[in-house]
Amino acid sequence: MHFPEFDFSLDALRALQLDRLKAALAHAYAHQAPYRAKCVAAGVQPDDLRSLADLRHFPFTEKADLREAYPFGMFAIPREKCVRIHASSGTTGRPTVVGYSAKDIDTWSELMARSLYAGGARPGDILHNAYGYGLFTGGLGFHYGAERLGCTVVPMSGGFGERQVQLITDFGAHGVLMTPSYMMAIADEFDRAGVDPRKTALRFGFFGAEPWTEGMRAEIEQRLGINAIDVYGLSEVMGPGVSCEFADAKGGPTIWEDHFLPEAVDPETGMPVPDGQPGELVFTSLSKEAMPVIRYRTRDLTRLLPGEATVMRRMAKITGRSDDMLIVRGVNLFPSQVEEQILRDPALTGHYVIELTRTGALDDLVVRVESRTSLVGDDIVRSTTELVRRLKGMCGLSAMIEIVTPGAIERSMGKARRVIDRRPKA
Ligand code: DLL
Repeated sequence: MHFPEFDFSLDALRALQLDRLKAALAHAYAHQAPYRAKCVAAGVQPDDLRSLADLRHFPFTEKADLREAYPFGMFAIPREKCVRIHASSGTTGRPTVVGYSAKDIDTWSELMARSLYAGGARPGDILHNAYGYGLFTGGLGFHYGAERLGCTVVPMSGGFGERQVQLITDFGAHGVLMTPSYMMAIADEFDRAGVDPRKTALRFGFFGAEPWTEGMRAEIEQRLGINAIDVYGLSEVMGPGVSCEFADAKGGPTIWEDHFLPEAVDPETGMPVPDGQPGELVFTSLSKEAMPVIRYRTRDLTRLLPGEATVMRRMAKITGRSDDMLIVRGVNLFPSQVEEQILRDPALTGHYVIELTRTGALDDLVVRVESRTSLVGDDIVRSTTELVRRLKGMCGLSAMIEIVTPGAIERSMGKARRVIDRRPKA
């Protein structure tokens, strides 16, 4: 088994990208009316693009454009030619709908197989897939990729914690596929069942769909005895498998640049920032038929890093989304920063929520976090005082810490809900 794209030279990659980019722009301009309208308004057309750098002159595609075109207005092929539709739940308003041609599904399966292989899965491995099956891209995306690679896939979906433990153990799964927060919940289920996950056949897990920190990675690797791989993607661009880490190097997901051209931009001004600098990720699909996206603003904040295992660039772990950023008493705060501080205390777990309320004009920040075992007296005081001190040192905010008993925080089967904002809306 070999993926020739891992051996691309930089020149070959850039030449391929330019060819594909020209075709992608022409396709979107010709068949995606909302994007053509944006180009016309901006006074640009596909012929204006002569180099990869020229892409910066083209308009962005935003989530709002997809919502406005609901349901099928962004499709660039006739709806009858779409073999699959996915949609993101859309916490507010209309869901975001994405369509796939047969060739798109084929490309996606191939990129998922590539991702799984890069992260250490091999043909013949048993993969326990607890990502949700349905409109969410996680379940089916991994499913098709696992089959393509030649793995035995167990299409478990989320829920039924005890059953998850039983099947992982009895079937001898080599790899697990689920969100990192759900992995933490399943680790607790292992404890409850009295099964040591380190003694099962598990070697690796592919974790994504939500931000997670290096602290969370260390926790998962230690508790499960596996290699924890970061896999990233979003439905608007394809689904999981836009980028994935390599098993040995880790160090941030490698972006499959032959299919997705990344940029990082200043989230405020939209101006490109140089590689290595923090910015918002922007993707242009290079091969999609049904729903190409040109300069799609992901809202995800990270840095583009030089290639390591291949010439394709990597992205640093996502620190958060620009729309997840909390402003507490005027201070910008991401849930991942709080998580990093929590997990520095071995007595605390990654099960936490941040609650914001307001007394008078002032915001109150409450961090509720589960302890590993039921803490008593002095230990609670010590962990609380330490966390207050670390949070204060990190962002200057005084937080109220509530350490709760194991199991007290609601578990999610998919993306964890980390923030409860009870402040009155402005
Ligand atoms: O979450 C696709 C996916 C499924 C990726 C399974 C990985 C594994 P959406 O529901 O459209 O698609 O949500 C996409 O989730 O813009 C990020 O904010 C976040 N996200 C996805 N992967 C990661 C990751 C799927 N590895 C949104 N680290 C993205 C941090 C992630 N955030």
